[in-house]
Amino acid sequence: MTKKYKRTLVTSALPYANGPVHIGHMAGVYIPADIYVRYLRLRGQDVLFIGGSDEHGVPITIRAKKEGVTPQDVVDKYHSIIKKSFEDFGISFDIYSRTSSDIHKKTASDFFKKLYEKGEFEEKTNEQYYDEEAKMFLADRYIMGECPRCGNPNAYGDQCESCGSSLSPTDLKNPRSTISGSAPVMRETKHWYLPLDKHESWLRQWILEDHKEWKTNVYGQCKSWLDTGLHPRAVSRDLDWGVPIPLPDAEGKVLYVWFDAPIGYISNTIELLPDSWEKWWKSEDSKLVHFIGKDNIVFHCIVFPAMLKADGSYILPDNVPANEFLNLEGDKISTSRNWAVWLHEYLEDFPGKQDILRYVLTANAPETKDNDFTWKDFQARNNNELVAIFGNFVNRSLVLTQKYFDNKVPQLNELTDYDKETIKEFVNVKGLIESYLENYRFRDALKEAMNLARIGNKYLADTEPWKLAKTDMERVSTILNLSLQITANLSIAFEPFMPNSTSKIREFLSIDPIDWERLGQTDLLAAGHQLGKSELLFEKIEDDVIEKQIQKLLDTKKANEENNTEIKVAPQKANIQFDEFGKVDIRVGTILECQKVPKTDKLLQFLIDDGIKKRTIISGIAAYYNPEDLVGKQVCFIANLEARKLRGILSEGMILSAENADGSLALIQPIKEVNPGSQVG
Ligand code: B3M
Ligand code: ZN
Repeated sequence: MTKKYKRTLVTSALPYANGPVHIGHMAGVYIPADIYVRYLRLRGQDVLFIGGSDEHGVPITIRAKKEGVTPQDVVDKYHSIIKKSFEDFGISFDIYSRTSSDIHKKTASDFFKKLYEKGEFEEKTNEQYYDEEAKMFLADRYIMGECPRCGNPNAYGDQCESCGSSLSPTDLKNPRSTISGSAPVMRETKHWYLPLDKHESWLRQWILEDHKEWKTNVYGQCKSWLDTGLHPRAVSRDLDWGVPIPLPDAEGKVLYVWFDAPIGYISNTIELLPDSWEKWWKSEDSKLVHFIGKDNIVFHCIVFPAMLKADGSYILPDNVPANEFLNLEGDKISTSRNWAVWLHEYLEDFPGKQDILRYVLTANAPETKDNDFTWKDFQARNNNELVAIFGNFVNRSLVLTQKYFDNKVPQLNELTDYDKETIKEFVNVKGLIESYLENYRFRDALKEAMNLARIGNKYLADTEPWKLAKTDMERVSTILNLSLQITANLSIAFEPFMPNSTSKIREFLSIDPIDWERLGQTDLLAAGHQLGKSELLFEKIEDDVIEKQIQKLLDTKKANEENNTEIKVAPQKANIQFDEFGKVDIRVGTILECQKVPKTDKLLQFLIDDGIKKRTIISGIAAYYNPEDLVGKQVCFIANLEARKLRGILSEGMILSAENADGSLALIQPIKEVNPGSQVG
């Protein structure tokens, strides 16, 4: 549905204030939201960008207990760290506030009360674990016990971290309270539920019919929730940290964090605009857009809209462009394992290079699928794209103008066909960038902006004004005029993405910001205009700098392994049918020859007697065996795996090995010798 709106209200997920923010948060939520908002502002639209910290919830109370401080201490500390990181990276919130504020407590409390009075909740009493020593009901994470699946004695009430099973507290054998250590008892407690099942039919219509344009990952997740059937969800918890339930018989109960957090968007708007906030939230000509990560989809597409609808006076989101996850060097980013690139640490190591990270995280944003951040890719994008194309073009245009025209914009003389072709190539850039940005396709939009730099760079390389300077200054004048016009265009096109760099370009050109509407034009700078002082726009990042970052991660990995005394077992995969198993042809073979694959650390090349012929198989096991020790041994291998080339060698199958929790490998061998070619099954 494309609707005409008068203003746009943009929210970005409120990060939990129990840790700093990392590149995953930025790539998933804050950079795309900021690009979108900056773009709308450039187009002169009325836009409001709301952010803030999510300061309630059990993880914060657990962290406080661990550190021996109050939950308020925890959120005070992280709220300021997070807020500063966002400022440092130019995330241009109109307000960044917090859910422990009085305004928020009042707004959330009133919101609950209105729904309560309208009869929008169901009240239910059920039994829950209670710690008689600590005199409190226990959240799932406060209960530990033996996992019914794998026997891990330290499984949590919601999940076993050894086998990955999700659990409920009553599944645990011998449960114990992590607060007092005592065995909890069952006790009755009352809670308020939002009956999502009663909202199902309008939600189906609103999402599945009226919002088919939502991103497929978002639409798909909503559809699967709706198809599975919605159930009432408790909006209260027995906890002493949160917004108290504003009812007389609700002592010791607070709003569930996922009930109060999205109301934080509203409270923060009220804090910023106490007199005019309602037009943003309650007027049909306001467009509401939530930027979030994929783990928050159900709350923003189903639960929060149901809350807003239950109230009855609010608009619903027009879009929820959720991103997938960004991994780091192949592994899931994890706060508890410190597997992350933290923004504040990045800035210590790369001062002033915010825009580089903004660029890389946008170019590689997990828009449609999970993506991987690697330091090598970061370096390559900086050196091969920003330095070699964008920076190189801008710097050459400026330096040549300085050299030949006294740092003044030279005259535009007669255009050649090639000039005209070049100009034609970027007249569409404005429309393309706009349409990508309006459809939340930030990677493509950035690619278009970069394409403009590519066009410029190619133009200079092809026309070679430094060679013409001896013979045809008139031509050089035109070439440099056009190059500077392209440079000025770059200062517009990159403004939503890399605001520090565009402001630098404007300094070099000695100009004020140019209206977005003029993007694509070639008369942005008047002949004779005096340019400013320039320097390199981007700098090459050397190998040793990147090695240092990689080493830092390796150290983290090592420390994690050393701390990790619990044995981790991978969760069991989904069941398969017998005939699916039967498709895999596993056999025993005898190793005839074995050697290291040259110039690799990991790979061994095996020659195997498979009973019929000799076959070559490459296996990534070099770190764990000496090749000479393996000759004559028997191993199991998959015989019918499609052959593929590794390092130029055709590998005909796969040798089976078992993987320990630390990633080390052991080959699988029959317990007594069998004929080569014997089938395993
Ligand atoms: N704090 C979860 C998260 O940071 C949660 C988002 C709230 S948005 C209202 O992923
Ligand atoms: Zn388990």
